[in-house]
Amino acid sequence: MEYIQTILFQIPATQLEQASEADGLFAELDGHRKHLQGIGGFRDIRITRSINNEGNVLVVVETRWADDTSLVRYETQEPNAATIVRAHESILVRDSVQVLDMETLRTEASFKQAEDAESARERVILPIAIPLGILAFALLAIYGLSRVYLEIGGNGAVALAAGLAIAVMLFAFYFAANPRAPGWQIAGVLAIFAIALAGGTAWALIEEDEPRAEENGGEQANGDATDGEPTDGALTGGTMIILGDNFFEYEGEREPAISVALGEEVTFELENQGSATHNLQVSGTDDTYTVDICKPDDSSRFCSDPGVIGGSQSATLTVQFDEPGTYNFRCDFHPTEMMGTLVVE
Ligand SMILES: [Cu+2]
Repeated sequence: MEYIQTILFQIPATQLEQASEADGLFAELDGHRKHLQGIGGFRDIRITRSINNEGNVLVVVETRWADDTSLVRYETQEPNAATIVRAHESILVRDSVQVLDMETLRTEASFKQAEDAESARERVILPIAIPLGILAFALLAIYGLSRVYLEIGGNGAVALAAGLAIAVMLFAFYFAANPRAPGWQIAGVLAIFAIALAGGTAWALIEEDEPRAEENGGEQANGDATDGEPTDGALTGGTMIILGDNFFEYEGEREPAISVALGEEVTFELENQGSATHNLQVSGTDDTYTVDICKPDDSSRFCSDPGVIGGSQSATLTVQFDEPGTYNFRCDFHPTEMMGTLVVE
C-alpha cells in the first residue's frame, strides 16, 4: 500500500514562462526533490502537466510515501510541496489549488500477484482436477451403464446402447460444428446425461436387489424341494416360480420360458408374493384353456395346488409331460397379463 499527496493547480498559459524561470515554481519544486530524499518514508515525486497548448495548463504534483504516518509528518513540516505551490499563488489560476491525500488501491504489482495466484491454480489444480473428473465420470458411466444394460437385458440393452451411441455422436457433431457453443450448453448436456445416468444406475441397483433376494429364496427352496427328486437334466434353475401383481417370474425373468425334462415329474414351488389372488394353469394338449379356474385334480391339464392362491400364499405345481413341445401357462385371474411357457425337451 502506498500513500500519495496529490496537488492539483492550474497555470494560465500566459504565466507558464514565468513559472519555468530559473527561480520560478518548477525550479523550486526541482530543488525540493533533494529535500524529500532526506525524509523517511519518501518514495517518489512526480510532476505532470496537461498537454493542451491553449488556455490553462493543469499541473499535478504527486509525492509518494511508504505509509500514512510519513505522509502526515511531511505535510505538517515546511517546506512541503503544497506550501511551495501556494507561495506562487499569484501566477496561478485563482482558487485552483487542491491538495488531496490518497492511497493506492491497485498497482501493476498487486494485479500481477493476483494473476500469479490464479495461474498457479490453473497450472496445478486444473491439470489434476480435470483428468480426475473425467475418470470419475467415465467410471460412473461404465459402472452405471453396465448395471442398466444388465437390468434391461437382451434387445432392450442393445437398443439403448445403439441409441446412446447415436446421441453421443449427434452431440459431438453439434459441438464440433459449433465451436463457439456457449459453455452452459455443454455443461447442460453433461448435467442431463449425469442425472439420467445416476437415476438409471439407482433404478438398476434397486431393481437388481429385489429379484436377487427372490432368487436366493428360490435357490434355498430348490435345495429343500429337490432333495431326492429325479429332477436333474433339463430343469436348469430353481423350482421356484414367483407370482406377483401381475406377473410370473422365474429366475429373475418375467413371462418366463421354463425348461422341463421330458417324461420326468417336476414339482415347482409357487410363491404368491403379491397381494392379489393368482394361480397357474397349464394349457391343455390342444393349447387352449377350456376352464375358467383350473383345479389341481383335473386330469386334462396341470394346475397349481391349490387352484386359487391368495396373496402371500404358497402352492405347488407338479407336471410331467410325455410329449416334447412348448406348453403355455397363465394365471386364470389375469390371463392377459400373467403368462409363460414350459419348454419340454
Ligand atoms: Cu394372477
